Amino acid sequence: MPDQDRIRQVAQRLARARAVTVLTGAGISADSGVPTFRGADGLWRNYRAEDLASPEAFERNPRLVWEWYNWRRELIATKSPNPAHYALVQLEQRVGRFWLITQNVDGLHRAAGSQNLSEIHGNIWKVRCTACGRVDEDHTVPLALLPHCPRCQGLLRPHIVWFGESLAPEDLERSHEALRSSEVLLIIGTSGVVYPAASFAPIAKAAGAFVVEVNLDATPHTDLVDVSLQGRAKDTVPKLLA
Ligand code: BV8
Ligand code: ZN
Repeated sequence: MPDQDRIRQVAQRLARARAVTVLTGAGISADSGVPTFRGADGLWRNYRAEDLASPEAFERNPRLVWEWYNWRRELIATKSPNPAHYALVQLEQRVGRFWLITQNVDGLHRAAGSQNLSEIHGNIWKVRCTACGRVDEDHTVPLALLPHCPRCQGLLRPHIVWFGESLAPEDLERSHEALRSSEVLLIIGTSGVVYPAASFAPIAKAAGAFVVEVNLDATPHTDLVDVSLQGRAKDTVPKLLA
């Protein structure tokens, strides 16, 4: 079936759905100029995200990890949501029960106006004290290379879920609740390799959802989904609301 017909098929499903869940990854922000993790531009000084986004890396060299996050904060501070982010805000306003699960830490969904949102890997604009646990929003760019807590002087870390760290229980519960009760799951711009987010598509499928993927390439989800739309998020997602 040509792409236009499949896009129309998905748009009709979304138009009559009473409950929709969306899962996004770095691909939705690529069109805003934010580098993805595993694409050609996915490296920073030849480090991979898995090398730097871990408690071990932070323990071993907090300065290097903060350099990476400061580089990303400076870059993301200049980026804006794109038509795909805004189309999801529109979808949220149209659908009775809507939940957006994002793996992205760039804050662009919030900036676009998404409300029913779980940032399951955290947010790059939040910092957490490693001593007293206090979490604050901090948009200072760049942060002091080793930032300290205004309350107890403890070392601050990004309030982000690193590899080997568990997601917040309430984020997991809310995500599973949405995945089990949605008529449609829309997966946009994720390579589907990072768990537990990579298990969300099978969970929704098993619960009877109609699952749609928007990506430039095939992913581990592609064989499982009902419709796979190949294209850029900023071009394809707005068409699903037409
Ligand atoms: C956990 C914060 C329990 C960092 C991130 C072996 C097997 C299975 C699992 C594991 C294993 N070994 C370890 C694990 C667990 C591990 C994991 O899954 N590892 C993977 C690498 C195998 N997971 C964890 O550790 C998680 N925690 O499991 O807790 C536990 C507890 C203790 C001990 C063990 C387990 C925590 C995972 C969270 C890690 N933190 N982010 C930061 O951002 O600074 S993950 C990181 O990857 C980002 O958050 C990112 O969002 C996420 C996923 O990447 P994507 O978003 O998919 O981005 P990617 O670049 O990969 O792909 C982009 C896609 O977009 C591509 O498909 C591309 O084609 C597409 N695209 C590009 N441009 C466009 C586009 N699509 C459309 N339009 C475009 N224009
Ligand atoms: Zn503190």
